[in-house]
This record gives sequence, C-alpha cells and structure tokens, in this order.
Amino acid sequence: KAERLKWWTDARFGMFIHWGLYSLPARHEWVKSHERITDAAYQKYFDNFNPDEFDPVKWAKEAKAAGMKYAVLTTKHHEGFCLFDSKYTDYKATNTPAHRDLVKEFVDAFRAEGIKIGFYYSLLDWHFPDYTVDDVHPQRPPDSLKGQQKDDAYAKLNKGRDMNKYRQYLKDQVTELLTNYGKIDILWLDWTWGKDDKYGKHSDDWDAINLIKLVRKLQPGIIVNNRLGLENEGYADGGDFVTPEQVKPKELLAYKGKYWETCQTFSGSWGYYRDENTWKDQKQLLDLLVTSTANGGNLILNVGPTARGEFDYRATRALDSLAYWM
Ligand code: FUL
Repeated sequence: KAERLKWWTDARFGMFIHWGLYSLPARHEWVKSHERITDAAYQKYFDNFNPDEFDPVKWAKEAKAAGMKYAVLTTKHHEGFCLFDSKYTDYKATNTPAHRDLVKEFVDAFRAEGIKIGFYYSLLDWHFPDYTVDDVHPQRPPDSLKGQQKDDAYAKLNKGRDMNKYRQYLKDQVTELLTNYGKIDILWLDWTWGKDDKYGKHSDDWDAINLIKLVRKLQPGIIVNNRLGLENEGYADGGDFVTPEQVKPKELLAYKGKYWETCQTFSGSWGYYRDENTWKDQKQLLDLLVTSTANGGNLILNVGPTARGEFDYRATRALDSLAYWM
C-alpha cells in the first residue's frame, strides 16, 4: 500500500472537478434532490447541455500552474448523467448537443500536462430506474408523511425496482472507465459510510467487496478512496485513504498518521453555483494547503465549471492566487 501511495503522498495537492447537468441550473450539484425535480423537468438540462467553451487544455494548464499534481473529474455524479460515452446508458454527454466524450478529452489534456488522472464515480444514482428511492432521492415521498403512511409510500415507489440491475450497471460502467482510458491513477467512489450510514445504505448495496476486487484487477496500482462503506464494516481493503470533507484546518490534525486527503470547495458547493458568495480568500486556501501538507495529508480543491465549460472567474482568480504563491 505504501508503495502504491508513494506518488500520491509526494503530490500532496490535486484538483477536483464537479461538472454535470447541474451546472446549468447553477445552484448546487444536489439541486435535483434538494428541489425534488422530476426526471421530466430535469430533462431540459440534458437537452441544452452544450459546453461550447470547453477547453480542457486550458483547465489543465490552470491546474498545473497552481501546483496541482492530479485531477479528479466527476464522470458521473448523483444525478446519474455520464460525461463519458458508456455503452450501458443513453444518459450521456455524447447524446446531448455536446456530442463529445468529455472524459476522454479531459484525460488526454491533463495527461499531456503530466497531471495524474482520477475518476470520481457516484454510487448514488437518481436517474437509473432500478435504483432504490431513499431519503435523499428526488422522488422521495413528502416529509409530511410519517410512520406507516411513509413506509407504504416507499413500498409503492420501490415496487419493481431491482438493485441487482443497478449493481451490474455499476460494475459495467466502472469496467468501461477503467478499461477505455488507459492508466487511471485514482478512483473516487461516493458514497456510503457503512452500517451506520444515516441514509441506510451500506457496502452490500454496491456489492462493494467484489467491486473493489474488480477495480484492483483492472487497474493494479490504482488508489481508491474510502467511501464504499467497507472501512467501517471491518473489511481489510476498505480503501487507500480517508476523505475528510469541508473540515476546518485545525480539525485536520486528527488525521495525522493516516493516509488522508481533505476535499474542499473554493466556495460553498461543488457544482457550479452562480449566486453563492462565500468564496475562500488566498489566506484561507493557503492555510488549508499548508496545514494539510505539514500534517501528512493531501488537499484536493474543487472547481465547478459552468454549463458552457469554463471556470468561473472567481475560481480562476483563486487558482491564480495559488499559482502566484507557488
Ligand atoms: C459528497 C457529495 O454528496 C457531494 O456532492 C460532493 O461530491 C462531495 C465531494 O462528496 O459526498
């Protein structure tokens, strides 16, 4: 494990990229769930997804200038939309006005800059018809229902849904991602925390043990995060590193001695959120970077590109401030 993680612990600093259909409404990557948007109403973002300003070479150069050594892109986030050309779904970028495999272009551009390649892949899926409706699913019953009424509503919604089909889909897509794009350095699966997960999902929902075995077989040497839920269920290969999310610098000290990577946003949300105004300044960003590095951890900082495929000027300004310091 130490050998596998060597380049990563040397690298220390990476770029996260959250990009998907949610970039169009531009108010959080969870918008479909937060606002309980139906598939029919969400369809307009698919029909209008046309990132005419997408230039991954520019993204890669900005990442490199800021000192980032690896980049992790959302190949599919919770909404279920795939940025890559998958055989197993029509819900993908190549079927939108974009008509491109955006994952392929990302891989080529970042690799050319010498940046290591990471894929984020969501375990949650709010589009796949067999995926169980749970408390965070956009189609969940209204909060006003309680007790038996609520249970009945869930039973009705989940009648005929077959998670076995979803588990197969998951394996098929992970296989595509780890087969069609050359050497992949990181797989970032998201999420379950195991038996104590507050939404009731645990590793069995993803057939996690077989999934992680498959991943290691397809890409020996790949690094996997800890969000399959296995770690809290006592399985030895629960993942390679822990993932404290949006925590304050001083809270990071608690992770000393482990392999860890803190994931952080420039502003409050991961997906592009136009009207979000809590952008971290240079001092706050450097505090995170220095505290992580000095305490044996990694920092992955997120950019949420716009629907047209550009980095927001506030993200570019933040990246420039890091490049200047570097
Ligand atoms: C979380 C997700 O729910 C967020 O949307 C984001 O992707 C973050 C990195 O992980 O669990």
